[in-house]
Amino acid sequence: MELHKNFLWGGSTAANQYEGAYLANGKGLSIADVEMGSRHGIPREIHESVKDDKYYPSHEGVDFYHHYKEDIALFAEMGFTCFRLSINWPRIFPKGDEEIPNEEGLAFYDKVFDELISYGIEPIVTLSHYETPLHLVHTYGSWRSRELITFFERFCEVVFKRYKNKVRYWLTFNEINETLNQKQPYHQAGIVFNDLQENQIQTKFTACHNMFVASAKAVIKAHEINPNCKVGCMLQYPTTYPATCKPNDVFAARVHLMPDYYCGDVMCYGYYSNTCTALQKRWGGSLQVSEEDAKILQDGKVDFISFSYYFSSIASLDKNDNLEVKNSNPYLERTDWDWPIDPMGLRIGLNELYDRYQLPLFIVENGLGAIDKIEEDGSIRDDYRIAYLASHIEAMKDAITIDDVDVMGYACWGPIDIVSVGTGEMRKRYGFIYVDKDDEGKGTMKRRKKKSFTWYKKVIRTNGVDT
Ligand code: BGP
Repeated sequence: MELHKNFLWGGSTAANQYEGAYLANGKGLSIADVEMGSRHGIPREIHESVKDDKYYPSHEGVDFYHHYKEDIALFAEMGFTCFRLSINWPRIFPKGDEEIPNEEGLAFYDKVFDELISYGIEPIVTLSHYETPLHLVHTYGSWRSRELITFFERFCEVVFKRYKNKVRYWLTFNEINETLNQKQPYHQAGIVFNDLQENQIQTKFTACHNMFVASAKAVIKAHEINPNCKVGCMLQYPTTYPATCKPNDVFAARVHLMPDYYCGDVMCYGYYSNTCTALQKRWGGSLQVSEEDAKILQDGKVDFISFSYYFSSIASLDKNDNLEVKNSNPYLERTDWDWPIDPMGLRIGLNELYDRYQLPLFIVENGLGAIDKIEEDGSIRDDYRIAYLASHIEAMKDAITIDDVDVMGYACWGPIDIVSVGTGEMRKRYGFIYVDKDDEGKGTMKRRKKKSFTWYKKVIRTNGVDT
């Protein structure tokens, strides 16, 4: 059995890690623009002011803003049929709460989408990938506030109308479930916890609810403006195994997935399921959903599920019912960043998500972050990256052809080297295309094809047959 002929192949990026030009042509600051990199031993964290540019990786990214033609030509050469990017929200609404959008920001994405379309590449557009306008963070407390729903709705309406003839696939919030999982969910929800008195659990549930309503309103609006478009949610899927066959550990694996299903359930079923209320109880939070919101959630269910998958985890419960999650699965090799390499985990994740939701799935992130070496002859022989991707593509094919899971496409993370979100470094590279820039921000930004470039081209040409 083969993959269907319209299967989408490509790669994924995010504006804050790729575009650079952080203040160009009227763009405002996003929360990512005040997030320092972790180089020089300084932990990656949010600072209130932008003092020293070189510590802020999003300011320059790898300058897609000025290299988009060259980069898209390289993606086209590999045969991409889709390319995922995010619209940098403060490029369109510099502060986030103004009424009139920034025309120059809109014009930039017109050029990018036109370029993609000229090669027959379908843009897959994330509406919010860690780029909440900083002004909304400072003035409203970000997604703690319902007011953000209105601002996000306005942003969505503007871009849906503007690009309705160019973009068919939209994703609402990148890895929305990480709002619940992260200690400081500033990437996902623009929230930094400074006040020790704040009930963080309650804030996370409230922020998620506001984002769910915003996501549902975006789905409704997008369908109204273009009935042919498809809007998906975006989850990080952490396939989880019990650490042992002890029944408590088996239950622990389920418990670990609860925050992920919490978000998936609301956006796919359109209501708070028993898993959601069970998690609220488990964490000691609560939520009152108004009739009006309940209707919006029901009317704004997503059309498909996009997700990221990098590695699996193992879970156990201790005597006091506390969850312990580790990445020390003895059966798996690890990456340079200690992430377990587990292609079967992808097949399992695809099965679990499809069984639960019966919606088409789109793998929009998967890949190997590694340190690449340039050989004397200038080549980069990234066989480790090819091995990682080939094994995951094979696992995906098994899920499709053997397990009958409906998968729309595969867009691996960072088809060109971009800044790492976790560390702010350049040396954690995912790309088929190398970019000459180091952790100090030095380099020519010159693009260079790696060995994996030719390999991925062959995979796409054969629609995944030849990996
Ligand atoms: C995901 C994010 C991406 C991306 C990826 C890899 O969580 O959606 O933005 O960066 O992780 O992570 P890292 O860059 O830390 O290797």
